[in-house]
Formats: sequence, C-alpha cells, structure tokens
Amino acid sequence: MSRGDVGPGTVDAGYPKNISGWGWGAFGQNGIDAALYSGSKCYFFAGDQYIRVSRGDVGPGTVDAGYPKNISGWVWGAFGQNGIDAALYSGSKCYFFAGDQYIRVSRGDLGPGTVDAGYPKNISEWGWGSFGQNVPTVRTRRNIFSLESENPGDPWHPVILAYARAVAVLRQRSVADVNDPTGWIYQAQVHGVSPDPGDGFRNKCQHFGWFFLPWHRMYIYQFESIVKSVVAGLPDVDDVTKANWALPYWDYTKGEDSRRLPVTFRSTTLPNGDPNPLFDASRSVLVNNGAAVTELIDTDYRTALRPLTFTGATAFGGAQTGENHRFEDPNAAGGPLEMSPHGTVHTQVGGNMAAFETAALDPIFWLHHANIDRIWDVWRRLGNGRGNPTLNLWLNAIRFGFHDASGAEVRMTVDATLDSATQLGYVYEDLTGPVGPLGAEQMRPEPENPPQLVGATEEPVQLTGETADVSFELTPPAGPLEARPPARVYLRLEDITYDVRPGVTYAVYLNTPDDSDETPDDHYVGTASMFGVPRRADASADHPGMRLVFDITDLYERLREAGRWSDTATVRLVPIYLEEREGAGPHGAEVPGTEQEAGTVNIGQVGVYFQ
Ligand SMILES: [Cu+2]
Repeated sequence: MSRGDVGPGTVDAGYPKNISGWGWGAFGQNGIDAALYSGSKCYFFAGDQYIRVSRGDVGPGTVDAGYPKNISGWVWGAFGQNGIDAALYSGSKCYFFAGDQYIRVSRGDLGPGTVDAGYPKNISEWGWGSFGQNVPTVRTRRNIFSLESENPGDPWHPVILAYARAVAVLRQRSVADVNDPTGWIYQAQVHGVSPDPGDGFRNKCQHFGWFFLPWHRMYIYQFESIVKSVVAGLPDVDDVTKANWALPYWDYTKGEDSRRLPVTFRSTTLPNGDPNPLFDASRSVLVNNGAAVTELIDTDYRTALRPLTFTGATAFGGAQTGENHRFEDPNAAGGPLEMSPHGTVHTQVGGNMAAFETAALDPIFWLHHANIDRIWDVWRRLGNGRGNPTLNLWLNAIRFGFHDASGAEVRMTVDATLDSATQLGYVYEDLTGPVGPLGAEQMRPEPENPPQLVGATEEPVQLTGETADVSFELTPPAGPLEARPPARVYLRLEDITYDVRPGVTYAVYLNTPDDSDETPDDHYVGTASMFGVPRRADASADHPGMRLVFDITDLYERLREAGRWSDTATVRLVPIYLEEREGAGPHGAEVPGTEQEAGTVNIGQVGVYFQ
C-alpha cells in the first residue's frame, strides 16, 4: 500500500498476497489479529502469541530470535490473554484493544513497556457514541469452586442456582417430548444411546482419537447455548446472571479438596427445600458424601500435558482416526488426557457418569468436560512447540451435526472452534498450568518405523478388584531396533472388555521391586481408567475391546540406568477404591448413592513395544 496522507492511498501492484509468503513458519498462517509499528521494530499478533520483527522498509523484515512468544509474557494481567483485536502506535504511547476494553502503554522500544495507571478502560468511555461498542460479548466460564466460595456460607451462587433451574426445565422438555433435541434426554443421547438411532445426531461421541477434544468442545458449546437461552427466560434469575451465564467447570487439578464433587452437586435439596436437579443418586455413595477422586489424577494430569505434539502414538490429543472409528490403525489409541484424568473421573464418580450412554444425564458431566476443554487450552499455552494439527482431515473434513438453542440443525467443523474467544464467545477464568514440575517432555520425534512387540502375556488377564501381577519375557528386537536403543517404549493393554462393569480404576506399575507389596511412585506408569470399555458380549471386529497405550520411555531409561531393566517385565495392576470421608455429607447425614462395584475386566494382552 502506498500511503495517501488522508485518503485511501493506492494498492500496490501484485497485492493481495498470502501472509505465508513472509516465511514466518506456522505463525500467522490463519491470519493476524493486529500489527504495530514501533520504531525499528514491528509487532504482529495472532491468537495468544506475537512476533517481533526487525523492519525492512518494503519487505517482510526478519523475525527476531526467540519468537513467537506468548502475549501473557507481557504481564498485562487478564487483559489480552486470549489475543488482542488491534494495536496503535501513537508517539510515546501505544494502545492495545481487546473486546470492549483497551490499555494505554508507555513505550519501551524493545520490551513490553508499562501499562499506564487506571487501565484497562472501556472503549465506550471515548464518547464515540455507538461506534466500536458492538464487539461480541465474551463470557467467562468460571471455576465452580470460586463460584461456591464467592459468598461465604452460601455455596449457591446465582450462576449455579440458574443452572439447577435450567436442568429442571430441560428435563421437563424431555417429559413433554423425548425427541425434543433441546431436551435433557436427547442431549445425553447425542453422546451415547443404545441401540444407535443412526440419525446423524445421536450416539456420536468421538472417543479414543484426535476428534475427542474438538467434538466435545462443540457438544458442550451447543449445550451451553441451550442452557443460556433457558436461563434468559427464567423469571427468578437476575439480569446480571442472565447476561453472564456460562457453563462452570470442575477443576479437580488443584489439590485434595478440588477432587471432591462440588457441594452444590452433592446436596439433595436446593436452598428452598426443593429437590436439587444437580444431585444424581446413581453416583458412588462415597463421591456423593464428599470422598475425593484418587490423587493419582494429579500425576496423570502432568503426564497428559507432557507431549509436545497433538497427534500420534501417546500424543496429547490422541491418534488420527476417522469419524466414529476407533482402532482401525493397529497402533491407535486415545491420548493420555482422555484416559486420565478424563476417564478416571467418569469411572470414579460412577453411576450414570461411568458409561457413554448415560454419562451426560449427570449434570456434573458438563462441568467435567468444560474442564477437559480448558486443559486443552492449558496445554497449548505451555508452548515449546505445542499446537493443534493443521491437517485438513482434522480441520475441515467432517461437519459434525448438533442442534442449537432453537432446535435447528447446525453443522460444525473443527476449524470453527479452535479460538474459543473469537469463534465461540467464551474464555476460562484460569488457564494456569500445574504447580510444580511437569516432568520430562517427550522431545524426540516419533520414529518412522512402527512400534515393535518385544514381549507380551500369552494368556488373557482377568481383573476382579484385586491386585494382579503379570510377568512376561522380553526378547531383543530384530530389524532397525537391533542397532539402536529404542527412541520410544510403550506398555500396551489390548482388547479390554468387561463382563461386569467396573467401578474401580487400576493403577499400573512396572517392575516393582521383588518380594514387595509396595508400589513405588517411580514405577508408576499411569491409570487404566476403564471408561468406554465395551461389554465382552458386545465387542466385535467393528467395535473391539479398548486399547490403552502408555509411553514408558522415561521409566524404561531410568530403570535401565539403575540396572533394573531385565529380560522379564512385571506389570502390577492395583485397584483404586475411593476412601470414605466421614460425616462429610452436605447435611451431616449420609447422602444416597450406589456402592462401588469392582466388576470383572478382561485384558486380552499386556505387552511392551519398542519403537
Ligand atoms: Cu467424557
């Protein structure tokens, strides 16, 4: 563009061009949000990242070393955490705009400068009339525990109470017409229902692969929009709550108390004595009385955040699959987050939550999945190359069907959901990662050669709620792995089915010391959560038993260095029972629920793979 001082100027010949021609790598490929001239440097903003460029007057310039960086590194507080909309150079000051707010910054030539006192302010204060006011509202999904503790002594924050009222309305819709797509039962059937009605909308939950995260993001987004519209019509809800209502999330990654079901979901009654629509008597009686979900999910959460890639064997988001396909690739499996904490919370809450077909009948389901959705954003913000797939097969190939708040059919692609603030209108109250070390990141790329079995059990293993030890011989691999140590080592549990649905998860350990009942932390592999395991009688070639794949490279290398890796592998599976919490019911008396069943689980094979 050649500038005119006050007019539109002239578009230079050969433009528009693609931003990708600037050689910025992945940054800015889907467009930039804002650009800023700042003396010898220019800044470009895209999503929650930015780059600094040493200016060329007419060319692309050079991206400075160490960029892209996260906008959050500028320490602007909450402002701009999900990206900015515009930036303006104005002499000694710069202005940044995000949503309906802006900040004024005293410039530093290279660094972030200093936010002037009194900012952020609202754009509406500039006296521009209605101009610039019409930014889409972004709602904040809040932590259920910060809502419950906002008014000391009264956990029933208006947002929670409004949710309870809306759940009752949605259940009523299903009573009036079980096929109302905006009713409670239909919404749960979107996740799972048996037999499959084959209507393109129900029994659609995407599990054990790379559509798990985006499909559930779409699903809870449409559900949230239905609840929002119900809340907007409730006579006893205040206007502030109506304007701001967003689905809360259950963040169970913040210590023991966070692993207890929120008290407003354990109470059998509302403050006025009516039955509480958020209570579900099918849950584990221990969970309904305040028992904490196993602390192993703290470790599993860290493990889940460690992969740097989204797609691949044991990558963050799971293996590449087609729609509704599960294990068509012999090495495919769900990602570690899907297995645990996700699956562990499903199984341990129990009752409806423990099965695909009933999980979304429990009102806590939606808060659980809002948290899983949030953890996806937490993972991306950990940086170090973490990012979403760019394959069209993931982004655009499938248009998933849902119903919106009016009951109209809508189709959504993954690509239309990746920036929740600008595309879906919500952000999360908190996106900080885990406190303390994450553990070793998987820095080595996955080798080209497929994983190779080096040892496995010969007989199926049955689990009935007691600790089981299985051992098998390992034989040195042939082929490319003869010449080099494995870049990746996996423990795989294959063809898992149940005869009696298990209410317990199993902690998996490798090569625990001989003659010891102990299960040292440094031999812990992960959790076999059992959510989504099919009944043995229903398993078929199309829907085989579940496969669990654990990346044990780190553990393998530690054991080998300590001289404790031998030609025999011993795998210990320890059932995890909830621990009773006495007198912890919301009313000091026992709240109803169901007993935790050990169940009967069959594992076709336990094996170790090198790659
Ligand atoms: Cu789930």
